[in-house]
Amino acid sequence: MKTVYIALSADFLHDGHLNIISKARELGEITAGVLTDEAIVKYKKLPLLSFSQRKNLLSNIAGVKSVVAQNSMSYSENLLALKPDYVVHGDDWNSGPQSRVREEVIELLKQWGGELVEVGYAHELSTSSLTDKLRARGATPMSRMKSLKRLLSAKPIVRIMEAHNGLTGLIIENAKVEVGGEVRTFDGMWESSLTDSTSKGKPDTGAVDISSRVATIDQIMEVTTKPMIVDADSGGLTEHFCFTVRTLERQGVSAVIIEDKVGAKRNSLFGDAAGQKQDAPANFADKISQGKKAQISDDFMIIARIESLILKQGHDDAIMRAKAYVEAGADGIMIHSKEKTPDEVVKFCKEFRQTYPHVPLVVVPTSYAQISESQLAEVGVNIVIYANHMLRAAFPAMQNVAKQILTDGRCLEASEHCMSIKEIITLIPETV
Ligand code: SPV
Ligand code: MG
Repeated sequence: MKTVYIALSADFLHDGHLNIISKARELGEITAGVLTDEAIVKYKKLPLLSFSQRKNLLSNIAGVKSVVAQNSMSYSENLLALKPDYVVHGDDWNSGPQSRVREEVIELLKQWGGELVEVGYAHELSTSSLTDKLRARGATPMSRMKSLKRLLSAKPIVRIMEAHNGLTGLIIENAKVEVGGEVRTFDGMWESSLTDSTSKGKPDTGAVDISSRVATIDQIMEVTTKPMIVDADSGGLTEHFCFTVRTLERQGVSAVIIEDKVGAKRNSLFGDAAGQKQDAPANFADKISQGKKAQISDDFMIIARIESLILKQGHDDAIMRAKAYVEAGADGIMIHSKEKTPDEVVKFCKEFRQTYPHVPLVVVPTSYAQISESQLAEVGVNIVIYANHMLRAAFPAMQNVAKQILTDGRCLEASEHCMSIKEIITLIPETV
């Protein structure tokens, strides 16, 4: 009996997949490789079904003799182990990021005289477009909430971008580039106090109250499916924070980050000049543990944000607080800094990782922007938040166009700096 290898995500199966499976069945005994979440997120969104659900689905297909994990886009690990007579794949991987994988498969098979067999793929049924439709239905509060934890275990670093309204949410939902054969997208959204307030023409002092923040969160949730992390300032009074936890859980938010400050709220990037005060470690630890007790679901995360470096209290104070907050039940730590170099953050991350190898670490590299995602991942960072870039990009563009129209007394010249009318009226589809 000849042996055949196929690899699938198996998030769901359509005609195209069944063509592949039935061709493989004709050729011999099938071993199916199920792509792990880690492998899939390198080129498309997290699948709807978990790895074990997908594995189970394939195990129950007639002709599939065994199911193994495929840990990367590359087939090499499994092909070298199995040395199959055939690999069967759809004929849809000649271009794009998968073309290199195809070439590698052909080269590997040559080593033992194996053959690549390509079968007609149901082109009208694109898995990605079907998944997008399903995902929109599947973006119920609970499934969206869980997706941040799944991403944390599937990716070396989770990439989060600031959103302050439905439109910025849509940009984050859809932005996609291909770099070196890898498809890069944002993994989720940061509902920032700074940009939510600024976009409403208000200062970042808590002047935009929680009801207004909740309305913005809802507006973003309505048109997106990716997980959201909410910036809840200090969380307010502990008794109020407990209500906020429940509200955010109900909305399907994945994580809330609260900062260890008390008194009049000022944005951290003002530093210690703005009269900001840090909370006593025991008080803040208590706020975290009360919040954790108030939480209903297992998947919601409360992340403690440490302001010791912002307020010049030093490395040791930051480490002491991190330990106190983790012991109080924090699901992760955000270390903030407004230095121009990443040195103090890197030092913190390395030391924190010695005591807590697995507690998620979050950073916001606004001022020390030169550090790359891979460098952050190397020192143990799990989530990078680009906290204000959508708004900082939009404001100067809008202001320049406003001034241009004033200067010219007409809008002809300014139009060159604007998207076309055709684009703006068709940007948002009329049906869901
Ligand atoms: C925000 O985006 O509102 C933040 C991050 O809290 S920072 O502005 O850097 O304080
Ligand atoms: Mg904030």
